[in-house]
Amino acid sequence: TEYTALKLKVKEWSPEAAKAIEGKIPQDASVYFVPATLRPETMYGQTCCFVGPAIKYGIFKVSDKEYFVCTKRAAWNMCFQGKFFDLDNFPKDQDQLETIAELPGSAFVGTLVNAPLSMYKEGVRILPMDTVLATKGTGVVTCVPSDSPDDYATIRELAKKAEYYKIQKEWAELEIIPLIETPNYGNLIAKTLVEKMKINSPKDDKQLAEAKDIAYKEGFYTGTMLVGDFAGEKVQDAKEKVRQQILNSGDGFPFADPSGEVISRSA
Ligand code: ZZB
Repeated sequence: TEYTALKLKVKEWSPEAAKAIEGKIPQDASVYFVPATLRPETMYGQTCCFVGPAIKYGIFKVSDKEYFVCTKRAAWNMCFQGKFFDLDNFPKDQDQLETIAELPGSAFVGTLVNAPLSMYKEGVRILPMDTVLATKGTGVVTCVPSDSPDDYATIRELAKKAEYYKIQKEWAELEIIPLIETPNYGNLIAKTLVEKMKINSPKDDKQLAEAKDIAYKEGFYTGTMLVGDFAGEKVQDAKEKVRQQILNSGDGFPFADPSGEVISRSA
């Protein structure tokens, strides 16, 4: 699968992560969470970024100035795609990857990151999502609740049980911005589908898979952009243009996940 990996720069660490990395990252270096997405045209609507609370993440050194937070298997994949190291230092196995810390996703919850293209310029929070797969993409998932039913179901759950999830309620309650108009499901397709299909929880995986399939198809084949530089254009045309902007600006890079879990999809 060919993803776009987006670079979400850390602005302020959660207390637990701050403690774990203290003194280990040079002052002038940046750390990025790197979610992998198939929907670059929806990046305007990012309202948070998810990690699996029980998944183990590394903070990997990419260069003197850049560090990435992702799973080790994703960092290892990136090595083969030229994202890490010069050839002299090429690691021989996964354990040779230079890691400054390994932490469960739960340690990062509350971290404030800058999400490129998002309308929320002041940044968005790292939040927990129990259904993140460690074996897919980078293990980091950016949240677009307007167009992803999984994301909509998860933030609704987080807002409902903020205390249980140890988050501030308002982190999960950012206004959901319409990005794409579809003739059959309006401009908040994820919300429409979750309500219509009576999806009650992020654990309703069968229905969510179906909703995702519909959202992909409708968004891609019938959608029109409402926001961004390509507002008014068909999603089919805008998708690649937004992707190129992200790649050209350096806010993201192509990321292939040959060994990742493949879930059939039509768009
Ligand atoms: C932002 C986004 C916006 C996404 C959207 C989807 C949608 P797929 O479709 O199953 O092949 N994702 C990526 N990595 C993981 C992971 N490790 N665990 C769980 N979910 C993950 O997977 C691709 C999509 O699944 C990615 O694209 C990512 O969410 C999520 F409006 O990024 B997406 C209708 C879907 N809409």
